[in-house]
Amino acid sequence: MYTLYYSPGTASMVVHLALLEIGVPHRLEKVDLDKDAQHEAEYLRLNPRGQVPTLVIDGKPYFESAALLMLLAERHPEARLAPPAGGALSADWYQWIAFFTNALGPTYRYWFYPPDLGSEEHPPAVRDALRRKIEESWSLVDAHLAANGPYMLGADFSGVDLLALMYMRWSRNMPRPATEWPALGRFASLMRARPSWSRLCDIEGLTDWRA
Ligand SMILES: N[C@@H](CCC(=O)N[C@@H](CS)C(=O)NCC(=O)O)C(=O)O
Repeated sequence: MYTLYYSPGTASMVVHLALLEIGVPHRLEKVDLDKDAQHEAEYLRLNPRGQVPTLVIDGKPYFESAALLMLLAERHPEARLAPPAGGALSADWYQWIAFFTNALGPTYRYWFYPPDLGSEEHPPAVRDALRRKIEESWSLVDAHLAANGPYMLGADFSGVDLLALMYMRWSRNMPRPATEWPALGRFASLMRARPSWSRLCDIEGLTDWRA
C-alpha cells in the first residue's frame, strides 16, 4: 500500500500523477506547507529534509520525486511509465530524468526559495541568472521535442513526460512561461488532455493552468 504525503502543485505532483496513471490504490496525506507542517517532528521522522513528497511504501518512507517516479515505474511495469530496461530508449529515460531533476530542479528550488541562498528576496542579478538558466533549459527541451517529439521519449508517452509537465507548470507565472516555446506548448496541450491531469487538478484543487 502506498501513502503519498503531498502538497498541491508542488514536487509531489509527479508522484501523484504516476500513481494515477498506474491506477494503483493509494492514500493521500496533505502536508500544509503554509503552516510549516513539513517541519513538525512527526513529519521529519518520515522525511528528515522537511520537504514533500514522501512516499510511504509498505510502512517505509522514501523521498525525492524523481527517484519515486523511477521506483513506481519499476514496480508497475504494466503501466509502461519507463521503457523496457536495457532497450533502445533506456538511455533517453535516464538522461532526461537526470536532466530535469539535476539541472532544472535545483534552479527552480533557488528561484522559489531565496532563503536557500541566504536572502529573503533575490538581488536582481541573481533572479536574472536563475531565470536565464530556467529559460535555457526550456530552450533545450523545446528543441528536443521539436526534433524528436511529441513526447520526451519520442512517439510514446512515458513517466518523464509527467516530470516535464510538473516543471512546466511551475513556470506559469514567470516572465516567460514554458508554454511560450512552440513545441513545449504543443506538449503541454497533449499532456493536459490526459485523464490523470484533470483528475490530479480535481483532487489537489488546482484551478489555474488546467488546460
Ligand atoms: N528534490 C526534491 C525537492 C523537494 C522540494 O523542494 N519540495 C518543496 C515543494 S516543491 C518543499 O517541500 N518545500 C517546503 C520547504 O522546503 O520547506 C524533490 O524533487 O523531491
